[in-house]
Amino acid sequence: MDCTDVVASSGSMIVISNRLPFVLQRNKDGKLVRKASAGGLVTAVAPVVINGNGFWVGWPGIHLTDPNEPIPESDPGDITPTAGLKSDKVIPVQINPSIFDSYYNGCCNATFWPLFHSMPDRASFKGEHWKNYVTANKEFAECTLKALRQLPKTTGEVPLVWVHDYHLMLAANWIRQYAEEENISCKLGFFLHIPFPPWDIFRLFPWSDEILQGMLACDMVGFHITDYCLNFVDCCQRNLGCRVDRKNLLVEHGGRSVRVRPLPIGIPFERFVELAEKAPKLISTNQKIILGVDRLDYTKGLVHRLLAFEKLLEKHPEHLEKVSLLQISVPSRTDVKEYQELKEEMDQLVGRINGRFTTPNWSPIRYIYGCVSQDELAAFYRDSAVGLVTPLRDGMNLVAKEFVACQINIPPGVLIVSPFAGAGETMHEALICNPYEIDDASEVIHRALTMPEDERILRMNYLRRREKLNDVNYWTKSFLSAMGSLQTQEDHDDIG
Ligand code: GDG
Repeated sequence: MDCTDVVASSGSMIVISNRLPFVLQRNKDGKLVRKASAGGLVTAVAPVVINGNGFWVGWPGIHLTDPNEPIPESDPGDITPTAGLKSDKVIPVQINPSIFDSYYNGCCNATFWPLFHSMPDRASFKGEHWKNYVTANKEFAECTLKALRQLPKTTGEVPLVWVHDYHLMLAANWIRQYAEEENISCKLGFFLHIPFPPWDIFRLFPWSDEILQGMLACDMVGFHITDYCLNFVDCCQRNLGCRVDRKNLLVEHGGRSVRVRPLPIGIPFERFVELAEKAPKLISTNQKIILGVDRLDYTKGLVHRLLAFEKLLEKHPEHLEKVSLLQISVPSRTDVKEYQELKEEMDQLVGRINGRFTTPNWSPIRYIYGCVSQDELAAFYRDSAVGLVTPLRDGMNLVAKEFVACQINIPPGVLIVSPFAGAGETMHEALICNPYEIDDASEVIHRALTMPEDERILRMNYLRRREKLNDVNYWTKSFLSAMGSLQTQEDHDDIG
């Protein structure tokens, strides 16, 4: 069963996320058009919204000057998962551009992103950004109320509001308050896609109590792994003095018991297998590729990775002219100084390492600064000998999962994962590599390159089996189940 036949039981689902599941753009005639997103999350969640006649609330990716300008319907030929999401089921959040900039680039990306990844020295704490974060969250909450008001009031049906990620940690507070004022019942759930940091990091944020109160306005709060759940529970106890139950992951707040749950996200496994089966051959069979795929972000450990690879070539010259590192770095937040500096550092490092080891027939690093198509990505995943996923800190990391899904060749390659990614906690048969320990990291890569075939097969079989079972549809159903809201279309029809 996939999510095409799942609806949230006894009520519709409203998803609220910073971005809508598609972006709006203007075509050359100035008309608004939808540009679909093919991400796994959208693929899994959109059918649940559509089946249950729910709503999606989010920023449309463009500042609209006329708030009454209609949202376009999807193209007739659109086959993406959001094609069935009618424009009247989409609530675009409009926020004044300068407030949005301060909320998004300021508070979300310059404060919460580094802080929650346990890099407080990179975080800026500005009262102005926080003020605009509050304003923006309130706006998202008001738009959610618009959606709640439009749902038919059927006896016994309680709609489910699913709030996503660090952009919207306060929104549930107002949604609960406004809904109570208007006598609308709803269940509120939250999922954080990035890590939740330990208390000693979290408390550096001057308004940390407000964040916890915002999240605790939900009935259930989900994180990728148990460690993040425990960090959150700990913060609730130490910041707010809440009574907590660590064994059952419960936090008492405002006379309610809030459930905290580890819900590790998965990928659309079968879609990646199909992509891998059809993908072109882009890597010739006589080369061994170590693959890295990341947004160009300081959390992803890219500099450490290049240094570990350099150390490998230094200590194990048998790999010279036989092994290359293919690093795909997708441009991200390019108008931010820190990201520009990281790009410079990477360019220089790639140049230095290639200058040091390149021979007339071979270059050690192939560096793509840009995005590749999904077909190309699947080809790289399938034909690489090693998947190198070594973030300094990462909520989960989907690349690790996509890599194993595409490893359909026999014998397969080897996955290397950092213990500081959620994926490192759950993908037990991968080789674990501490990216900070450059020397040891180079040895782990060497071990992966020289691993016997039978061990590779055994490890990859286990990894693939787990990801196939725990795919993104399973994640969506686990969320609904944790909310007490899981039902199939069949059950729904029976009741109806
Ligand atoms: C956040 C959390 C958590 C990358 N390059 C290309 C490309 N990609 C796609 C991958 C993958 C996605 O981007 C990256 O996902 P990650 O999980 O690695 O990282 P974040 O974007 O930081 O996501 C993270 C996630 O939320 C989900 O909860 O796992 O920890 O930080 O899907 O395939 N796709 C294409 N071309 C590329 O060049 N087509």
